[in-house]
Amino acid sequence: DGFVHLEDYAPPAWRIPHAELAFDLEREATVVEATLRLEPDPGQPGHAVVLDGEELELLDIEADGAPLPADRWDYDGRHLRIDGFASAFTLRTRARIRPADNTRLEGLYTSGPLLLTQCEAEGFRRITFFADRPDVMPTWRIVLRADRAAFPVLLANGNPAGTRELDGGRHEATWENPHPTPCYLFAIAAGQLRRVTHTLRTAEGREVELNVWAQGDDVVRCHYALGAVERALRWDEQRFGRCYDLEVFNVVAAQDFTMGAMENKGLNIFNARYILADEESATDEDFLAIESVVAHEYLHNWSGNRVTLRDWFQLSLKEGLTVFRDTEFSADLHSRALKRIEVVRLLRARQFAEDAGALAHAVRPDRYREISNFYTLTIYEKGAEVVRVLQALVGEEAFRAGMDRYFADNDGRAATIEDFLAAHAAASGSDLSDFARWYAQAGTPELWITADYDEASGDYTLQVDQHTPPTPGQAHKEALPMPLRFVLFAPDGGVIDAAPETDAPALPGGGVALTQATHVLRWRGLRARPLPAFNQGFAAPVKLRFEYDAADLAALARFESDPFNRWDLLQRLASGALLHTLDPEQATVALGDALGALLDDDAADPAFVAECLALPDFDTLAEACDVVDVDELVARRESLLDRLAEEHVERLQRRYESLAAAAGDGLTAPAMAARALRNACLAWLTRLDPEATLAQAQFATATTMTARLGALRCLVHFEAPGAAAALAEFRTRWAADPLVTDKWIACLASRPHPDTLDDIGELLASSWWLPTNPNRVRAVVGTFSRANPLGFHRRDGAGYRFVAAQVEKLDGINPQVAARLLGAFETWRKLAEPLRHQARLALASLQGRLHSGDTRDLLQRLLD
Ligand code: B3K
Ligand code: ZN
Repeated sequence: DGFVHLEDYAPPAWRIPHAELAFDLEREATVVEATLRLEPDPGQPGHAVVLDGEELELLDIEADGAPLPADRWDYDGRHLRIDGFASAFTLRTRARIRPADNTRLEGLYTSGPLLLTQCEAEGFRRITFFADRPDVMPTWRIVLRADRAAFPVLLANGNPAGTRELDGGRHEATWENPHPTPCYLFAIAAGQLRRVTHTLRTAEGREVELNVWAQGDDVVRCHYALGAVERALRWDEQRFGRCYDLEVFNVVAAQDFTMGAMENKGLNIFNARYILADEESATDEDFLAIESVVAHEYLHNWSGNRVTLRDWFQLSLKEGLTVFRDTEFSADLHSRALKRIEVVRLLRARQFAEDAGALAHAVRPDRYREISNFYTLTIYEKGAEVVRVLQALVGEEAFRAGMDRYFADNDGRAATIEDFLAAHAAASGSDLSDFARWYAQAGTPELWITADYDEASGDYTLQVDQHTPPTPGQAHKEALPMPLRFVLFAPDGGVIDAAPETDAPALPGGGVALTQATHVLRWRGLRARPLPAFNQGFAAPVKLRFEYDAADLAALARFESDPFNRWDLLQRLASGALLHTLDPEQATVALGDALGALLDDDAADPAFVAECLALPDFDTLAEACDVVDVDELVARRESLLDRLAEEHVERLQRRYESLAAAAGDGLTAPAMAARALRNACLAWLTRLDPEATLAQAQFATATTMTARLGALRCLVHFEAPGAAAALAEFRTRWAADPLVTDKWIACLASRPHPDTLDDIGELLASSWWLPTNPNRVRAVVGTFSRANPLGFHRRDGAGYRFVAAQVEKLDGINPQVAARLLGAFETWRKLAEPLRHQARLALASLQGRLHSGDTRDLLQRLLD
């Protein structure tokens, strides 16, 4: 059926304890010589050797130093099969590959003048013949030979092990990676790279050279990323007791890169957008994203590399865990509440939608056709939330002990989620067998909570019912163990301290553990009906259902001192007003009052106030609807924004002005916070001012990209008279910088108007369109389909047809990028007519026209 199934896992019949690769690097044709030590698994004798290999031109094949006769091997373009060996031997192959023709950017490819690799998940088979699976983990010796002038820098995994000059202007560099490492973590980078560098000593006393490499003048924009590497390294030492384990840690910035970045052992390769930054060209958001992605990849050195995966079904074992670790890193270094807000926004807008749509899958899926389609919000973000739930259930101390145990027991191994849970069960003494359901069960759990107050006795009960809706292929769901945090407020806002009577076990950090589908919590003799609040800090990734009215939520927002919880309550108020789950007028008034009070509160963190001004976005609102009427939803949101802006115009002006000085240059938290709130105020004020005078002035005088782009967005999105001039100026000034060019393009592609499709048509006919560059494709098509509801969901279906046509074209260039774009259709079945019909037509038009496994898999799942 084309699926790989989790239950079919079998360990490799042949192991590869050591691999030596020699590359003769050239852009057009590179020759790869692989010398592999192959050893049969004594437990599974009698298997032929089967190696993966794709688009390889096999030149030579030898075993133990002698040519292998033609009747002993067969290569069908996908697998190299070798027969007749029963004991260990050494295989040597030579194959030719064509980097310059590799538009898929998987395997060895060119990016401008550079030669780079991307192997995860299954790209190594496009470099040489190998057992391309994560549970085959050799140590490595890698020799790179190339023309010295074109490729002065030659990098690979591990430690440098010598260089030498060769004839004909060529040179050679050797690298040794002593750690058992699967081939998906293999990497090389070659070319005219320059670096920023810093040497430090790890807590274990190892001297390590940290380098961040980029092309030409870009190197001056690598300092921030270098600092982030050091911060991540120190944080992992302090927080998890994990030290770095090689002599060098290299990071390379690439303009052409399909994903965000890649954690190759000792040689991380990054999309340039997550490395290059200075205040002129990068926004504050960019800086924070760079720091968190740099940390994410660095932290993989333990969660992913030292302990790797048995098979790709375990993907979240490294990705969910590493997202958990990188969000903790960001929370420790900056504001924990703001980081939590960012994560919860992403979950609600995107992961919940994924979990409820056609592509829903468990954190550990049990089958896949194409693993590249499983680098998802569910594997990453929900996977991280599941780790957070585990930490809440066992307590922070036991969790840390469990992590130590996990790393100790599995170092150098290819592990499973069972290994992870076993380490935590042992360290905490808890039974985690029910907890494992979090990994197997798709869908977002719902907690339905009902309250009953008996006036006579003062008894108050809360009944908590857990329910997870069915998802494709999973009709029946079981209850998941999770924390339930709650607070009862008395009518005067005082906290009622009494613990409830309940069969749900108490938790180390407060609240109870829900272990069954239903629990009851009972308080006796309360003087008045209390007002409950739940799921503080979003401790469980669930949808909470409780009958509040607008006044309840407004009161809770006043009682609540924790910023995350206050933000969450205001989001609920706004959603209720927009989705009419609350009385819209009451909710709007209450929200207006709360925002007014926040804008008046000069003691509140301006970054937090800015988060509260950012109402739930279209995706979040749509996710909460059973049927999505796009135009109606957008119109309601716009009119709420208009009304709130009008109500608070003076407050907005005052905050905008009063923060001017604080918002100057510099990456300090107060300056970034001031810029965030100023941009939020500017957006609200611009909607009231057709001439957009403030935005024009901010654009003209901006000294940071944050201020400049904030103003440009206002001008373009509100179609101010100055928009065209500002766009033209911005475009010219940054024409040579692809990353900044992506910013004005994304700004254009997200203009909330059905006509935006015409602008995009012009863009695609211009020299700005670079279909081989993933960042550019995302800036144009990704932004349009994911951040422009009025454009993408045009009533005539033109937005859908445009995206479908691009998917077809890009499928022949970079299938992973094409497949990603198809994801914009994941909730098409919820669209109100005529959109649902139009979406179906656009998808159906692709049937039989897609060629890659990536896009065909997604299309089929979308239409099934
Ligand atoms: N592990 C890589 C993602 C690779 C994606 C391959 N299609 C980046 C990361 O999550 O750190
Ligand atoms: Zn990762």
